[in-house]
Amino acid sequence: MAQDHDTATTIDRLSLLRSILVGVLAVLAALTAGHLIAGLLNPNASPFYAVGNSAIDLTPAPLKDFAVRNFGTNDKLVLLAGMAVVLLLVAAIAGIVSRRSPLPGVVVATLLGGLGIVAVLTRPDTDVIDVLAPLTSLVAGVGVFMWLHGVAFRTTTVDGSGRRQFLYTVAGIGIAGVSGQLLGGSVEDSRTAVGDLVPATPAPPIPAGADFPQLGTPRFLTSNRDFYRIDTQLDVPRLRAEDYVLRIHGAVEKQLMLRFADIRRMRLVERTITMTCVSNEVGGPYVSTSNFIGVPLRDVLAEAGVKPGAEQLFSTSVDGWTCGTPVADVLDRGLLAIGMNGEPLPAEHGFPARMVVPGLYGFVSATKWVVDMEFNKFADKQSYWLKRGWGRQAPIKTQSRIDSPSGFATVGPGRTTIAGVAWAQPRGIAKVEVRADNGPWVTAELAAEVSTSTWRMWRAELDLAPGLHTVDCRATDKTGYRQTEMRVPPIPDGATGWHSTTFTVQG
Ligand SMILES: Nc1nc2c(c(=O)[nH]1)N[C@H]1C(S)=C(S)[C@@H](COP(=O)(O)O)O[C@H]1N2
Ligand SMILES: [Mo]
Repeated sequence: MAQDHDTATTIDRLSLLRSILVGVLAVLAALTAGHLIAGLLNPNASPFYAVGNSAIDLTPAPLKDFAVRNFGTNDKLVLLAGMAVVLLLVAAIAGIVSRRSPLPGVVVATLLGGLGIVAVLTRPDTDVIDVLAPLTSLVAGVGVFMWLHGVAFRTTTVDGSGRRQFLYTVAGIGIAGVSGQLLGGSVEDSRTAVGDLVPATPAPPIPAGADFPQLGTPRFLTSNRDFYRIDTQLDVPRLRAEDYVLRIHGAVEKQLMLRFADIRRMRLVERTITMTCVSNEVGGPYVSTSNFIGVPLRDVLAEAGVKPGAEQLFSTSVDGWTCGTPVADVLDRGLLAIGMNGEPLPAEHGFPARMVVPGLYGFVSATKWVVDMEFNKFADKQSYWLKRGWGRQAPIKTQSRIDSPSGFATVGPGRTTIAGVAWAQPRGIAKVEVRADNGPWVTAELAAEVSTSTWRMWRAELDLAPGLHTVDCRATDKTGYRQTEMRVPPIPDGATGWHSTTFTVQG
């Protein structure tokens, strides 16, 4: 009988390197196979993301606050990278403990697969059928592990066929992963199909002189790309306009189910609104302005008929995040937004539909991917961040920020221009003052006002001697309230305190 061309030499255990490679390749195969099936069924069922999103929801609030404070919008990247490192370590260890028999590795692969299954089954944005994705991961993980283990065992030297089989495995993993990503991309097609949004009532044009970008302030309208992003989602929930249904129920005369086409058919308005995140530190970046296109919530809710006793609009997103908004604010100036700056909402800002209520921090008003609106009393249901120690009522606090000079900059000799932004939605900004080195306050020049629902840029010129200086700013809103100097942290309902910047004037 012809001998196997692998020249089978009997060995009793794998080399360290090979055992690690077997473990790591099996885990990668498991993840990408699951990602591929999730691409077909429901991108939210991709096991890696499902586990990560569950981890975010289970994270204790102080740790979460720490992550947002220290990593900001990169907190997701940090978590993803951390998960990847841990997973690779587990995979390597699974390989190492399986140098003689594949059994320990099979047990580890099964446990990891089980974790994916539990995560997908308990996610709010998945159905039971989506369990096929992590199940595929489990089968692929165990199967590839046993198969590669066998290949590695049969070929003691990395000769032709063993190496080829490893290479095929790597190529297969790559193809599965990329296909999963491509298949899951259908939200972009859905956005393209929605096309440009033309409001019946466009927002008035932004007047010239509403911003001073040449002096270092942001542009008045933030581009969709630059708009700050804050949410609890690792990946972006992928909800297509064609599949979208918004349920309105609870304390209403009539329950409603609205499809995206129903909303689009209503009278669309465009409003320039500055959104702010409660997590923003004094001087921080979580504030942006957009032309939102949508339907006033008052109009959306007219047919449902909100009952007089309702206090809270308790909204839920497709990913299960929840938010409680006072009904009075919702009916006064809330918007069910479907567009930003002429385009359908970008996926990461809530496509196909989200809430926006000027004057309230995002965590109590701005539900993205909103699919459920229930009217009730505040005592009936607690929202996501309320359960984690943040406030129930969270109107935006009067704030101002110095954008230029930036901290520790060196500016040329002569008069120094200080420029920045201030906001107090929906009250509006009446005055901004600056002072250098605890000296007298100087009133800044305000840019043209666009509306009381937006930020307002300002600038001031100071005569400063060469050397190091510290400049503070403070705003007064149109109710006459002047920003307090008292520093409080963002939790529970927004930071206060004056922003300052320290810089050097050249001689
Ligand atoms: N579904 C969902 N909606 C959400 C959030 C979230 O975590 N999930 N975060 C809220 C918070 S805290 C803010 S500040 C705004 C930010 O909206 P943006 O990412 O479009 O800027 O969205 C709000 N809507
Ligand atoms: Mo926020």
